[in-house]
Amino acid sequence: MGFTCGLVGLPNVGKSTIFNALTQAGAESGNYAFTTIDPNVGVVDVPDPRLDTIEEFVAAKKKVPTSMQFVDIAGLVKGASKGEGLGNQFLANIREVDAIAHVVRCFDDDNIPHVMDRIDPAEDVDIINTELQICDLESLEKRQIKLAKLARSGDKEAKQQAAVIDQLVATLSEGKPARICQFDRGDDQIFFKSLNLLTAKPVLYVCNIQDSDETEGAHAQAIRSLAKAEGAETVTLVGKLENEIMEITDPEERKIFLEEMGLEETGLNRMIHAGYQLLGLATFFTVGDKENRAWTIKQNSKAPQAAGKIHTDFEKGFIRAEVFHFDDLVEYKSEQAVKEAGKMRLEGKEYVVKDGDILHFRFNV
Ligand SMILES: Nc1nc2c(ncn2[C@@H]2O[C@H](COP(=O)(O)OP(=O)(O)OP(=O)(O)O)[C@@H](O)[C@H]2O)c(=O)[nH]1
Ligand SMILES: [Mg+2]
Repeated sequence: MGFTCGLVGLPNVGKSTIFNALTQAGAESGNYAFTTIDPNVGVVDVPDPRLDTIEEFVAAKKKVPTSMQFVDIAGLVKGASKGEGLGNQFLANIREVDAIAHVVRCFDDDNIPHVMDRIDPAEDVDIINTELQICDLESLEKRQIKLAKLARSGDKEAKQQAAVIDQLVATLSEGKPARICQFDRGDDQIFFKSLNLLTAKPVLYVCNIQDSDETEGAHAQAIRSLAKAEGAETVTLVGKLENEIMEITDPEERKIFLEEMGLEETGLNRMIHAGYQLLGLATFFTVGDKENRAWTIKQNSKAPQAAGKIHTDFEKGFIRAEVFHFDDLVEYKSEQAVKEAGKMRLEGKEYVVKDGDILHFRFNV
């Protein structure tokens, strides 16, 4: 399945609460630090109103949304990179994910203890980011020593890689994340990726705020501006409320509840969409007969790769794809009309699939 977003943050900030709202998995959440030890993994449907629209124009027995994975990881504390609070184990859990949703406590509640006994979201973020940086620095410094030896003996590749490491070490030593480093050479980019650094993973800040009226309260604002400086996105939500919303199983009732709260979309949906973007994903659709279905690919994937999502045989035996866009369907209101308007194209192996494309594959088995 692959695309995984990890919930990361200090203990007791609401990670499991948000995870439960996302997945209805009923993971343990408690009013004390380190409630979570082993990561909780859950698959989450990606809400996509386009599937409802498609249903109006193309009949099918059912509709199937696409999904992504969230992992609820144990809280990190200061000193995690030195093993504090099982830090090494938890950092290893973070290494497994493709992107990080950094959950920050922006709510005041005297009943919920904070591990540092104060509410200071920007400082909280700094503690976590520092631990990730130290962890990366330590692994890079080990590599640096080995590579320096090889480079001195004249190994060209080692020399090049040592230069990459040096740049990363310099950046991290300034307290900055590895993800801001740019490398021009393809080989350097591949090497950088292979290091799988924690601070190279894309980050989204999730502010767990007091209540929905406080969208831009001072705490959330502090995080928003810090995120902006890093080029990262911020989502604000009320973890506790999101859970209550998700407990309403009837979609109509839920809608009424949201309207009463003055909310257009749940914070959770905004978070899922932001996570999906963060992972660099795009959605294409297959329609008709059995199901109207959304599928996930990496942005800029080509048609055969998209076909491979449905079945490996589709990729191996790929001949062509019939392609039109969701917007064409909305404009012409039926597949037949799209065809008659000349908007249905035949594309080959090199076609780069766009978000919102509707595809029919032709293949040989
Ligand atoms: N007031 C308030 N309390 C919340 C909110 N979200 C979570 N909590 C409470 O905060 C406590 C900790 O929540 P968890 O979801 O277990 O926190 P966690 O980050 O998973 O904690 P660890 O697993 O220990 O790292 C629980 O008592 C929650 O009910 C919120 O939005 N507002
Ligand atoms: Mg937890």
